Amino acid sequence: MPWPTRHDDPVFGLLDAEQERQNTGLQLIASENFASPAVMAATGSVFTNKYSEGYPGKRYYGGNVVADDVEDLARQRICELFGADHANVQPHSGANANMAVFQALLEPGDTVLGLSLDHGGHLTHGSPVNASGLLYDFVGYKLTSGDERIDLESLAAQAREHRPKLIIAGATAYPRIIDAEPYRKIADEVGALLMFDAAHIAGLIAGGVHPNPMPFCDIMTFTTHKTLRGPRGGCILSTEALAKAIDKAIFPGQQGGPQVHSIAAKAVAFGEAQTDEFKAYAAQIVANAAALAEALAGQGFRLVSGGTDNHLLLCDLRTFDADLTGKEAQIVLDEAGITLNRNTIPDDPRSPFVTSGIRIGTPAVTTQGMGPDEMVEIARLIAETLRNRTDAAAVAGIRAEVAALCGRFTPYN
Ligand code: DSN
Repeated sequence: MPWPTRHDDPVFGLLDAEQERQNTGLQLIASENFASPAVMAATGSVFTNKYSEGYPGKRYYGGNVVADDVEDLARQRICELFGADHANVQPHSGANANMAVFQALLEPGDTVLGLSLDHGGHLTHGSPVNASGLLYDFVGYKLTSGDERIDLESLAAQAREHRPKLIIAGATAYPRIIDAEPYRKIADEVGALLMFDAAHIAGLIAGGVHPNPMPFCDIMTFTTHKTLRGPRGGCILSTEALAKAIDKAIFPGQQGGPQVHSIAAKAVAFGEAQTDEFKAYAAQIVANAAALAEALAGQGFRLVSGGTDNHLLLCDLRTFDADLTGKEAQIVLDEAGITLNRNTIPDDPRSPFVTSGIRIGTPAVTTQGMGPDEMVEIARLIAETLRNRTDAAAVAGIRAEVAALCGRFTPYN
């Protein structure tokens, strides 16, 4: 049977258009990155054809000898990287990795402590519109109002009051290091389990620039496509004691057949993350974020918590221009080829659809090879776009400058 002969122009035309967009604009969404050609090749490989329900050595279908080897390799590499007893590399995403953990550890109605969404937490940490918030009784902890750091004292008081079964550390919009050790002490005091959601910072931990939470927690979840720079997907690390429950919650609990092509690509990314080059990359992400923070502060933006020590910064737009919303900034910056997302700032007076802030991340531009000089340039381009936001010709001029800058650091040829 011959393959279809018709070239699917509409779809492949769109793939070309998306590659052009990624190559010619600044990708500053903190959760995005550029996967390596090797990761892309494994993602688009023959493993996409295979069904492999179960786990290595315990599959429900035949023909899994090679799939077993690739899943074992991925599990072994990621356990080495984080010093974990057990890994489940099958989650299709971070969201269902988290839901599987909840299914493994909790009964519906159980109490969980997580960082409030409006202070930097994640949808799956108890948002009322997410299954996590519908099934479990989430209590949100906050940042301090002064220095905008995680308020560990209030967290401890809330833990004593609510006696949660699980405490979640981790965030999607928090620019500082999260130290798991004090969380462990609080969890032990109230008899709770501790989960660290490292989706955003897994690459920084793997690269040795942020502390490894694994020695302090029972469970660590993360996505593989953010700072870790792998394919889209999720992963769960756990102690040996919880391994069986976690595996059962992923399959058959949350998922059917694993996506073996993604698992193969995860294995590639985990191998890349074990190298010295990756350590240098992780350090450069953080150095670039610090340089960008300093340059943006110089342009008049207030930075939540006063700066950053990870891959992202949260800009409060109100000191730059009291009338400018995050929504308006996101739209006009996109027109200038600068892609980022609007974000609430702690205690934002505006709604999450409008917001007073923007979130900016450096993982992708660092992969492209940009450094501190380019960060200063990016801060200028952002500020000029926002100052000239009603002037279409000025925004078009900045779009050309952005394309010229990106042309010196093209990710995909
Ligand atoms: N959507 C991701 C982020 O941007 O932080 C989290 O799931």
